[in-house]
Amino acid sequence: MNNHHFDNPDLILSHGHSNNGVSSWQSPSNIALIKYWGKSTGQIPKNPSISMTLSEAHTYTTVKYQPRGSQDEWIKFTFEGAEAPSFAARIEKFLGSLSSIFPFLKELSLAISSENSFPHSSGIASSASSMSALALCLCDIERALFGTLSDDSAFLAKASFISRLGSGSACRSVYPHLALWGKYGPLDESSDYYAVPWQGQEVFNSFHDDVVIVSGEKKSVSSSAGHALMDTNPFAATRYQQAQDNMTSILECMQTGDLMRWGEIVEDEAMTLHALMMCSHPSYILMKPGTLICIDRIRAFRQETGLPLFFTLDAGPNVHILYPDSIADKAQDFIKSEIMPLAENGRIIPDQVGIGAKQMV
Ligand code: 2P0
Repeated sequence: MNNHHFDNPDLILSHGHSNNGVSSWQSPSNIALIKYWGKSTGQIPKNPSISMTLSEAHTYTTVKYQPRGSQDEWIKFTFEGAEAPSFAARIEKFLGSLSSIFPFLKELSLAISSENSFPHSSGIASSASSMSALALCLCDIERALFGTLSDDSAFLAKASFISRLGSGSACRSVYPHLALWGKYGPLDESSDYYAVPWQGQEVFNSFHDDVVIVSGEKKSVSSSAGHALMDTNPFAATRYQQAQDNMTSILECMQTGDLMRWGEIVEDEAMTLHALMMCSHPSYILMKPGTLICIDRIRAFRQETGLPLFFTLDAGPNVHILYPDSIADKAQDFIKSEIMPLAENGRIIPDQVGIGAKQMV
C-alpha cells in the first residue's frame, strides 16, 4: 500500500456516452482527541490520530459534471452562492494533482458549489468538512461513470484517501463516531494513507462538543505552517512517541468506558499541541486569555462536581467542551452561567458526535 495504490489509468471515458450527472454530499467536521501535528511530504502524518466525527458543523457540496468542450471552463466554483477565487484556486490545484487517480477529470467540466452549516469567521476550521465533501463527490462520480467502488468500505477508504490529499485531518471525517488515521502498530488495518472507522463504548457515540467561540479572528499562523514548524521542534521525537502511548491508553479507555482517564488524555493532548506551538522556532501562541479562563473554569467545575466534563482545543483559541449525553443538563447549565460570558458575542456552537458523511443526491 502506497500513494500510488489508487492510481488507475483505466478510468478514461469512452466517447459517445452522455456522461452528465450530479453528485451531492454532506460531510462533517471532526475534532481530534489524539492530535495530528507534524507530517512528512504528501500529508503523511508523523503519528496516529483519532477523532470524533461531528454532526452540526458540516459542508454541503454539489458537483455537476458534463463532457468538456474545447471552449468550456474546467471548473466553476461557488461558495455560498458567490464566486470565491481563493477557494477556487485551491480546489483547482487539488483536482489537478489527482490526474493519475481520476484521469476522467480531464475530460469533464465541473460546476462545484459548496456551503457550510456553520458561520463564516466563527473560527471553526472548514478544511476537514469541505475537502471530505468534495472527495466523496469525486468517488461517487467515479462509481457512477465506471461502476467501481460498489463496496461501501472500499468507497469510504478511497474517499478518505482523497480527502487526506486535500487536507490531512479531512480523511477522518467520512466515518461515523470515531476515526483513526495513521499507522498504529497494534491495529493492522490502520494506515498513513487513509483513516479507518473505530468503535468504542456506546457512550462515545453521542458525546457532546460545545464549541466556545473565544475569538473568530483569522489565526496568525496557519495549520500548514504549524505542521512545518514541527520539523525543527526540539521536542518532536518525544511528542511522536507520546502520541503513540496516548493512543494506546485512549483506545483502552474507549473500550472500557473509563471517562475520567479518557478526559485526562484528551486534555493532555490539547495542552501538548499548544505547548508545541509555544516552543516552536519561532514561537507562537494561538490561545487567548479567554481560552485559559475557560480551561480554569472547566477544571474547577470538574473538581467541585466530579462530573466528566473536559476540554480540547484545535489549532486555535476556541474551546471544545466535551461531555457525555447523560450529564447534558448539568453541563449546559454550567456552560450558560460560567462559560457563555467568555464567548465572543456569547457565541457557543453546540455539536454532538454524528454518523459521518451522507449522500444527498
Ligand atoms: C488534527 N489539526 O488532528 C490537528 C490538531 C489541528 C489541531 O490537522 O496541512 O488542516 O491540511 O494536513 O488537517 C489541522 O491541520 O492540515 C489539524 P493539513 P490540517 O485535527
